[in-house]
Amino acid sequence: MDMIAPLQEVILERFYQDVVAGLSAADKSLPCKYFYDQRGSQLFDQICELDAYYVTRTEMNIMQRFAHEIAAELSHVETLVELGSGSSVKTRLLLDQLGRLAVYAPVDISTEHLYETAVALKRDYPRLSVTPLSADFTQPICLPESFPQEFVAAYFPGSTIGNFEPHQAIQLLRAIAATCRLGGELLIGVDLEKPEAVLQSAYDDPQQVTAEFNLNLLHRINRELDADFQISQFRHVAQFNSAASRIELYLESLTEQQVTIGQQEFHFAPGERILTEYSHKYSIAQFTELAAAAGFAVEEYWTDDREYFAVMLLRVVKH
Ligand code: AVI
Repeated sequence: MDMIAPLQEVILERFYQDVVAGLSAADKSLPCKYFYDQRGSQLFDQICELDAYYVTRTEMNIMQRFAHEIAAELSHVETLVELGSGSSVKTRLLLDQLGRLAVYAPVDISTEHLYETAVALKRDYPRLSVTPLSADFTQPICLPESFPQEFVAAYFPGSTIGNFEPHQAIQLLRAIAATCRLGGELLIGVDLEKPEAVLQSAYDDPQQVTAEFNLNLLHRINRELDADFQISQFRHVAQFNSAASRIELYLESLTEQQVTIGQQEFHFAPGERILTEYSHKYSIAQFTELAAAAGFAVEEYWTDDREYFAVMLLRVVKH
């Protein structure tokens, strides 16, 4: 308990600093990593079930359809590091198929979900050493010496890579390459370019779950940072930026208003927006180039019939 209280204070202080910095800029923004409080995570789970949100279903179908091929490519892997703690069917599909796997290490900064996941997986895979690592996976991870280090692979599903701007995505991939080492592999979910109307309805769904997910960030700031956002005075906007090939999420002020967060005041003009998320959509060629900039070569990739999503297998070829 003694350790946890100060840690939570540090996390809260960081959240406050990030929010103040984001809202003080000429173009207001908030980091999308703060979407995922308890309610935000529940809403994200609901998004994944929506008919309009093709992402999760499509990736799952690819993993199911090509599980044998993927496992054959990774059959030598002894240590599997998952970025973000995956308790999902996708992870289990891999664990079921990788015959030489000795260690499965889910990595997440939020420890709560991480340990819940580990307990469930330990129960279901008694022969596997399930070792959760509480760490920031945007930095290289120092794997414990007890892990077999020769055949390390990372798994980064969900197309979360798309939520980073390309220059940040390269940095993140470099960190993953450092974790896997030369010759190591990365299996990664990548959301592909597709008709704008499909994207528009995936990120502005008719049930308004994504709107609630986006607006929940303001609820979180009110609750955790002693702020007074009038949530009904903001609306969710999802906009496709074709030049940058990305969906952009915003919270738009419906009126002229003043918001207080702790000791700080922020002014919003009518129609002024807060950028809350980018979700980049790549072509295979573009992602191959991005990966190459981080030292990875594409070994193989699998897609669905509509080519909406790709599961790509990359190898670290240079540091
Ligand atoms: C987590 N990430 C891959 C989601 C995406 O599609 O970019 C987050 C999300 N935002 C709105 N809907 C889903």
